[in-house]
Amino acid sequence: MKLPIVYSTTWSPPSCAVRMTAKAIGLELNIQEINLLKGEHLTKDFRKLNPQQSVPTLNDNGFILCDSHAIMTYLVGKYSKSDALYPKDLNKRAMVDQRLYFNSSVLSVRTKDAVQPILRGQSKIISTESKKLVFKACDLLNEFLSGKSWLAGDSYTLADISCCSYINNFKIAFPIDNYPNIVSWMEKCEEHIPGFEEIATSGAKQVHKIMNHLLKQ
Ligand SMILES: N[C@@H](CCC(=O)N[C@@H](CS)C(=O)NCC(=O)O)C(=O)O
Repeated sequence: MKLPIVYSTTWSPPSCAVRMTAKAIGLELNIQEINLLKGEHLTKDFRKLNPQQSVPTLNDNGFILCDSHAIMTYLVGKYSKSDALYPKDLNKRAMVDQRLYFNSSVLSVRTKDAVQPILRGQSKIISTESKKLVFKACDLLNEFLSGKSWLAGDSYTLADISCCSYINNFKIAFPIDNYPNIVSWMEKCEEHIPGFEEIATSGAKQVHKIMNHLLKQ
């Protein structure tokens, strides 16, 4: 059995989430860096692998899977000795799923819609409407965290790994100072989630640099 291959981009939040998940369960990955800005995901070969042409994409000994949320739950199910990150208990798992779907359908989509025009060099500003939608998602996240240390349950799970990746990468564009629950949760994520510094922080630094560069041009 070869190491699972993950096509990943250093500064991409869903790629960071998959890499932090692997780190948390002690799984070594074969990371294949894809430069999105150079369009390395737009080749015919990559399209054959993943018609959505997105990172992260997993190739686990011939089993191909795209979408970070699906990849993270798969990796834990297949490779983790413990179910702490994605509990087998139905109710606990349902809460993790709800937060993952929140990230998949609300938080990630809104941040992506807001920053993508800048990353693609199509705009130098984030529209007021896009900002409103991102901050509305932050309102919800802040409310989910009310009176809680983690998004689902008493310890960090895939829900935290998934959502913190987006908040961390895009807090330069969407400051979180007005969201006290998010601020203290992010501090906990930074302290407890394995690989946060090495994966998420360095990814965030890179995206900040890219955005600053594109905004100055
Ligand atoms: N829901 C997907 C989103 C993946 C996604 O949109 N990835 C971005 C990078 S952060 C991408 O590959 N973008 C390619 C493009 O925009 O052309 C996931 O969670 O994996």
